[in-house]
Amino acid sequence: MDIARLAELAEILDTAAREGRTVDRPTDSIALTLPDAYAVQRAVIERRLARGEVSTGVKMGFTSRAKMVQMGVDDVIWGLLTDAMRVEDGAVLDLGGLIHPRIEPEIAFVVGRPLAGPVTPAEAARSVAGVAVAYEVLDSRYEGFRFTLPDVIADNASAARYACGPWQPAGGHDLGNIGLVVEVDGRVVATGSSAAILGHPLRALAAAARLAGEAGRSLEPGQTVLAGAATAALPLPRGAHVRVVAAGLGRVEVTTR
Ligand code: 0L1
Ligand code: MG
Repeated sequence: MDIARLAELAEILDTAAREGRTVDRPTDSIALTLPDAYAVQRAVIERRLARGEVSTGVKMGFTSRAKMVQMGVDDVIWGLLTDAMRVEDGAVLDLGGLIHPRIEPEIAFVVGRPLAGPVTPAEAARSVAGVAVAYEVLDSRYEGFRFTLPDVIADNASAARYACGPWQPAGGHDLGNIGLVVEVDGRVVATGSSAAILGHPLRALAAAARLAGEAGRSLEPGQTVLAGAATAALPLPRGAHVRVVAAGLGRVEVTTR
């Protein structure tokens, strides 16, 4: 794809996210390869960094078998996180600028040592400085969350907001089957297990390292990796208090307005 077209798509998607409105899917009018789509994603983030946002890590998407099957894909994707997307644990989140937000319960890692390239989950574990329960707020810039794989990659994997609960030392937890509960206004609305995240969230971290290596980058100390969701994404209404609890890891909360 030529540079001008790439920059144009990045501008369209970036502006859509800033203005909280939907746009046409790129693949409705052009063929977009996966490398093209990642180039658009990178250009969207470069625009945000040029405005002063700071890179904070990555989010993994399509980490559950159910979502891969639904999309007809057999690999995970990633999106890039910045400080403008980060929400403090317990904060009030204004949904005003978002289109059709959804929330999902996740496991997050903070990187302690640089990590890149093909690694096993056990090798990935050695680079982890901390682990936390987290939530991600998704907000596709496409009508009805309908897209092809290149569309959603270009749209930064629907990334919008995220928060992490208190970081815990990585070593003391068996992360393979942690129960997660989502409560809205004190009522349990979804339950899941960290096993839904590629069978084990450390596999998602290893996949993030692989994608970083393929992009000629590495995951750097202090960066957050959202490993993926333990349940389907849930509609996130205004005026709600959402609490995500992970057995043994604690909780993370948000109030929306
Ligand atoms: O975080 C995710 O798994 C979602 C990736 C993007 C697809 C979507 O918007 O549901
Ligand atoms: Mg997610």
